[in-house]
Amino acid sequence: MQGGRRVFSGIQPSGRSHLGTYLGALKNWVSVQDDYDCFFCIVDLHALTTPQDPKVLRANVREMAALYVAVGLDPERSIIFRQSRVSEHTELGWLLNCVARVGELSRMTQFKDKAQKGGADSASVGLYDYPVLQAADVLLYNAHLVPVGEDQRQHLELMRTLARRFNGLYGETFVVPEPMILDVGARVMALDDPTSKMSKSAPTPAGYVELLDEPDVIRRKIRRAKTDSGSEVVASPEKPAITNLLNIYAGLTGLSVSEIETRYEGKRYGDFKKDLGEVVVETLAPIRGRALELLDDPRELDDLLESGAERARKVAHATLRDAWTRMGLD
Ligand code: AQP
Repeated sequence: MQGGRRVFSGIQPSGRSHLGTYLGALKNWVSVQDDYDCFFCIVDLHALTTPQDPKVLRANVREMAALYVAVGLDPERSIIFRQSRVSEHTELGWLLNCVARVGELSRMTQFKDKAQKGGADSASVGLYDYPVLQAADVLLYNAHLVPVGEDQRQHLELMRTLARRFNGLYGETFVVPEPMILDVGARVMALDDPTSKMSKSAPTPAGYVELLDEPDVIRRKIRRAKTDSGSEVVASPEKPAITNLLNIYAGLTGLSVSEIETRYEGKRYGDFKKDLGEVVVETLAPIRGRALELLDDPRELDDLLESGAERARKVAHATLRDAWTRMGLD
């Protein structure tokens, strides 16, 4: 840790990570780890906002830790840890609950969408309230930058509001964080429905490529991805499916969408999808290989998370104490 500018981000171990998580979050995390002091969290408390099987959750946490390292995060340089192991997150979450307003949380579109799927009355209070815990996650580390996908923009705005309000009420305490949302890859859509976000809670696995999918499964999913009418490989609002596939290609190769369109002039969807399948496999196969190796030694992954939590706790505790003092709890 350099004592420099900080980054915080996290992923819920509520299922298996997918290409959307990779392009919207993980890939960008790797790109910032040389320039910032980074905190990368497995936000297991957020996962509890929807029902989880304890055994599966346990396995998902380890899998996520393996993936963090396998994509290129370095546990020496970056602090990799589990949210539930640093109790300061829930403690600051409570303080911020008393600063956040019901009207603000009621406007969160992710809550409305998820609650609608399962029935609003049976949605957990945690699901409603978790954007406040998320604000605590980031503010505890006084993070300057939060690399996330587009779907998190509204939650980021809320955490900025809470930081400003707290600072206004009690004096300068928290850094007001900035979102880092890149143009390419910020919103990867489902392969079988380009109007919905690629999501691990999607009704069928055909909609997403898991980071741990076997190469042939990846090729098949891309081959079967929905396409639009017509046959030209060009991005346009009338072609949401092919536009999504072009964005995935661009996000993984670093080429611009127009460069890819030029490359596929006169070719058909089938040719493009075949090549895209290979591009995805080229990126994900080495990640899968490394992750599986790491998963062979669960104890080492647990140790890595524990030592990350120890380092995180020191920073988190100092911020929490400061917040306590400012609120008169010292
Ligand atoms: N489709 C996506 N495109 C770009 N970025 C995405 N992210 C998720 N899906 C996409 C980004 O990945 C990070 C981790 O997300 P998360 O798992 O903590 O929560 P989520 O956004 O709710 O992800 P899912 O897959 O949609 O999970 P479920 O189905 O459980 O809700 C975030 O930075 C997110 O922006």
